[in-house]
Amino acid sequence: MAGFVSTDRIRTLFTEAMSRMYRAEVPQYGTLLELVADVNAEVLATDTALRSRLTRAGELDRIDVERHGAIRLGTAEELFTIRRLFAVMGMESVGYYDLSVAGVPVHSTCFRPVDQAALSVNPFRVFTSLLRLELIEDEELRAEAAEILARRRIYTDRAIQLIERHEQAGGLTEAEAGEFVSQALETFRWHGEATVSAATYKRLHDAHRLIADVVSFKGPHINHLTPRTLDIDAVQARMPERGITPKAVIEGPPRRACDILLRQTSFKALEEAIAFAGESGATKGTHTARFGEIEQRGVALTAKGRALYDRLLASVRGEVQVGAAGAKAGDYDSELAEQFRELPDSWSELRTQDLAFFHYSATPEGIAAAVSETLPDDVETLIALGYLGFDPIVYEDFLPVSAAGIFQSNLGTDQQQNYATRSNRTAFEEALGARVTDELDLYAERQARSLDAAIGLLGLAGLQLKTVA
Ligand code: OOG
Ligand code: NI
Repeated sequence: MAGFVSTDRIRTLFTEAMSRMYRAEVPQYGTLLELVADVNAEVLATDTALRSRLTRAGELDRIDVERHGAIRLGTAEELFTIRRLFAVMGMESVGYYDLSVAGVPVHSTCFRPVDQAALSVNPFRVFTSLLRLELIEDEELRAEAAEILARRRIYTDRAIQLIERHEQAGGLTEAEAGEFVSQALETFRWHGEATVSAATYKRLHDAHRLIADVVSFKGPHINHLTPRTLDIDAVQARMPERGITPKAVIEGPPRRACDILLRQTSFKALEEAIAFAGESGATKGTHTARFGEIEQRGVALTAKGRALYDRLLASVRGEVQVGAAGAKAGDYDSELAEQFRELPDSWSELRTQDLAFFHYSATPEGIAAAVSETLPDDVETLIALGYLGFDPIVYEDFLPVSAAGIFQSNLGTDQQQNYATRSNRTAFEEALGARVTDELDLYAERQARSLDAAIGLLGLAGLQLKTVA
């Protein structure tokens, strides 16, 4: 309807506002952004091929813009409302991640744009976790935590009104969008005053540091933001030069010629001064929650490629366990590189072996040839003739093992505990009030649509991929 701004615009306003707020709240994050910008500029100065690819894709101006952030929620109602809040910005729940298997008592999803067009305007996403209180063993503590959480209101009244307005009217005007962003920001803001006493905080903290982080505050403060880097190894290596302490290893796949999935690393969460609630006035304490992260994305893997990735990663982790202080980090990196030699490192092998998703397009030569002749009705032949091209589809989601690594390094690695529990996607979806979209379906659809469109342009129809199974 006329007069409404696009959800893409609201998401962009929100991303910019979050970045400003977080830089002001966590100065070390600003330092990380400067390092990322310097490294990106250096890479672009030497890698002219990359520079022109990014220029063609219209991505050069937005290189240093944040790609994701994360929050941790306490209750089903909070999750239900966050879904509606993110919908105002065109973000939907994609992917279910059970982190209890890695000793983190949460399950999570990613709220993100789904359409290709929306992703290219601004791919900002939020890794959103819901605390699983049922994993607190101590019944009394569990009840107390639930009661504390039930009392808090993490959304402003005006934010709720504007969400409802968006749902009923189908959009927001520019003025409403601006107001919505500043109201929504309140939910993500840091509060230095805990809502609990020092004693309660300690009991929550002893159960799990993450439980203290979720339960003790007025709201789900954004715990990190993550810009994109063009060379994650360089940023990791150079963090100490700027007085930043990186986590011991980069999560995800090793450095490769053809990037796959997601590589990410963070600086260790900062110890920050907080005040506990007390009958005789506030008492001082500290809390560790907030950090900065960087990411580098590669091609999305098919179920088959992902199974191979998971197997290789599991064998690396079986061989080398990195210690709390980073012991064996070097062994881990070499083992990772060694094991991953089994995963082909060329676009063409990744494609023909059905390991990764690609976007197909008709080449100018193909379109010209289609005018004068009937082209062979076989995808591989069309590719060999140079009539059909393919480009990697970028992985837009997260990796549970990596996410657990990011959580762990920011919670202290002494927290390793495994919960003997099943994952509970049904409970998560009930709380969310919607189904979680399966990320693999999105990539498969995109690949299939691109192939249909491309072969249509070549004057053919209904061709199937015949990749090696
Ligand atoms: C989220 C950690 C996961 C990522 O990039 O995998 C994450 C958190 O610490 O709340 O952000
Ligand atoms: Ni993250």
